Amino acid sequence: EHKFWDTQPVPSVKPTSKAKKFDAPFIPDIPVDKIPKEQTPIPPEYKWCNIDISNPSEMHELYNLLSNHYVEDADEMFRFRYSTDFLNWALNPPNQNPDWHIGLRKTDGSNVLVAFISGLELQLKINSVSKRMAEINFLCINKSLRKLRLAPVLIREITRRFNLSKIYQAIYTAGIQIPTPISVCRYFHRPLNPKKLINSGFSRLPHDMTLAKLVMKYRLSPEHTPQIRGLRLMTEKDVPQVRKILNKYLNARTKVHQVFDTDAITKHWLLPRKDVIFTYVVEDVTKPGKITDFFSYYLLPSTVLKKKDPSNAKSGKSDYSILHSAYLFYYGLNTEPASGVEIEDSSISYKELNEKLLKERLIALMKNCLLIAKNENFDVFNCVLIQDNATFLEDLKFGQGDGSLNYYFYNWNVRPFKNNEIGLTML
Ligand code: EN5
Repeated sequence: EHKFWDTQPVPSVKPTSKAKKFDAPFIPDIPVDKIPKEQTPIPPEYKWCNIDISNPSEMHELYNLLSNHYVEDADEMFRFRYSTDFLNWALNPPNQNPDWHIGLRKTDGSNVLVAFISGLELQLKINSVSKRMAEINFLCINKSLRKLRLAPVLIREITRRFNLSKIYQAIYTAGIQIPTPISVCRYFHRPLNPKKLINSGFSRLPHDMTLAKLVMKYRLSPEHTPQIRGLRLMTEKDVPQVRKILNKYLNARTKVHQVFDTDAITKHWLLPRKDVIFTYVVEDVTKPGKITDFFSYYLLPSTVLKKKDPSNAKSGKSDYSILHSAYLFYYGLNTEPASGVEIEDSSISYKELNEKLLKERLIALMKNCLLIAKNENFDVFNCVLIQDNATFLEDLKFGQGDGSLNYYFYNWNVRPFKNNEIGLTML
């Protein structure tokens, strides 16, 4: 039963008799004079507010709301703990509108922030359509106010505000299933600090293994993974080249992806920021200044809510109350047809050869990525099964997690997508 979603322009669970057109909206654009001028009605105990991201104390309130009430795994053992620096980055790309950082506060005089929802505007390419859409994220309601059905109110209000800017479609993700995902993508995890993962309950020691054996299994040392020559942190000078590689890669390999339409947007999302976003490029050693590949990941810590065994909680001097997790963000490599490569085995086509080369190069890149994340003291490296991630998961010893990320469109009818056709990474 989906009392709210059944009223919304999304695919319904029960198949409808009327055949809908694909790659088109469910409902037509709403003329400005038909959009409510007033904010969506809410119970008198609450009032609407905007969260001013340039105000550190409001950002701290948001940090507290999310740290105490946002997404957890199915067993309530871990909860996302986005930092204020991270939120400043995630909520503030070029062309961001302050009306799209929406909060609910108590009217009892305490003024406490009890709920939040955010959106940003992006150019999205879906199959052959390129459209400006909203990306909705960080919908969060204080745990004590669940069941009051405030989420539909927040969703209606942000929809209204985007409609006022002539944006009628949105993309969003959730760990839960609602009507109706365009793709369901599993999470994968690559342990970097297996001991801490086991002691915090993030992973389990297989029955046929000792901790020492497990540590050996996941060991990453430079001798085993020779550094790619020319690998270095991305700098501002690299922005135009990274943008080109990324757009080309996403366009060639995926069917749902952001179009990085300006250098400013590319710079915002990919230029390294301390303890937030980490981006590395490969500079061609024979052609100084020329970038051939890049990869990036972000830091999203999780609070450890309950430990498997309290006696493990303070083993040694390490802090086991927060998990330092890296999440794979964007990567790109040249997808140009390999030139000057001899095909020894004439039974394989150029297409297959290129797939093979791409796979080998991506594995090498991601190996180096894991090594860097390990050196930067991350506990685990995570990714969602999208893009070309399937090509390296097994070789690099990722294991499937118990969670998945579901992708959704609001007011846009599409056929479901395969995992590797998804090219949008959400924070
Ligand atoms: C915002 N737009 O479930 C929406 N995480 O697998 C965000 N599991 O970390 C929605 N339960 O499997 C986010 N360890 C949806 C995700 C919500 C969070 C979530 C899962 C993803 C997760 C961990 C911990 C499970 C703890 C018990 C997990 C196993 C790792 C193991 C490593 C060794 C090889 C096998 C797998």
